[in-house]
Amino acid sequence: MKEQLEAIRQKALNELENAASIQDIEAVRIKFLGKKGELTGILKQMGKLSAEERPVVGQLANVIRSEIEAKIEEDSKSIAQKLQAEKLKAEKIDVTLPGKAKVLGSRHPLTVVLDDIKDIFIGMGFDIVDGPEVEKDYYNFEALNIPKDHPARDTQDTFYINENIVLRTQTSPVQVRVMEKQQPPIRIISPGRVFRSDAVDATHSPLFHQIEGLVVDKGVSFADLKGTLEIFIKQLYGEDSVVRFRPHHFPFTEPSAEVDVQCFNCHGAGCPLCKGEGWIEILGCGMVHPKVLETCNIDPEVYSGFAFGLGLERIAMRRYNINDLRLFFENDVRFLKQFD
Ligand code: 2NM
Repeated sequence: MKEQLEAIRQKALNELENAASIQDIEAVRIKFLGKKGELTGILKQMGKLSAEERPVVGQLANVIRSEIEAKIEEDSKSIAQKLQAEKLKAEKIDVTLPGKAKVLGSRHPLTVVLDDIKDIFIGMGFDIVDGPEVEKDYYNFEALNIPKDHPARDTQDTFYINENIVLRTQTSPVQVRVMEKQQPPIRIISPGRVFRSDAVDATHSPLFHQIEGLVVDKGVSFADLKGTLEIFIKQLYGEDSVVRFRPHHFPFTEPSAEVDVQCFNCHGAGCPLCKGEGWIEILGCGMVHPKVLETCNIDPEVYSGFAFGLGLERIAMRRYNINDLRLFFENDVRFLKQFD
């Protein structure tokens, strides 16, 4: 048995000598020291030995086991060290290399103007509300007192999904939805995308952006409309802006008006910016038609309100001297990075 043990020692140490990886070493450990290993096999046969031989062989077996274990330990360590060294070499990082600069984007010019306008109305206590872009004919037209034969309803001007569903042509349906749900006081603006069946050119796009506003409460008058919109325009264009109200017609307001600001370029003399007019049209507005209030279950005998609407693209085009609407939607980075 002693000879067998000696042979195992030689074989095991030999095989460890040739082991090139952690896996090789583990295979040797299992082969000799494992539950079914060769050394374990010998120990299981110890019962056959005489009482004198047993301790001698047992001790030798333990010495050999310790020796193999020590060699395994030693080889594992050196292989692990070798692997670590290789890894460190392969993954070496040169911390002195220049860093990669993060390229920060910028806000879209329409977003810049929208954020400014939102800030002004938030400052006056308005809430910002949005709603569906695919809208019922009822909310887009019917509830707004836009009659069946009104040109805006023509399929030439409006995108119809079916007979009752359209792409909203204005954001007023959002306000109808608010009035339907909520009794006054109401003070909201509703910015968003609107859609009209127009061919694309420098001044037309089937998609553009609107901001509409609505105030409904007891005792709201045309004076409140004038005061609020004048404050808005002065905050947007400067305290010295000159504002003018012109009579107009909208089906959903009565009376209605359009609001101009005196050209900030020529101060009314007439120039290319205002196309010789001396005035620049900013928005449309009016006192909410009693029929519209009634349709939304707001009693026009108790409450009154004013509303207004403006186009975002036109404001941004004038502010940044942009001459082609298409630039807003092409998303050419050379254009976009010029703003804010
Ligand atoms: C405009 C001009 C005038 C308007 C009316 C309403 C509502 F829902 F209250 F009836 N919302 N927006 C309105 C009034 C919009 O855009 C040029």
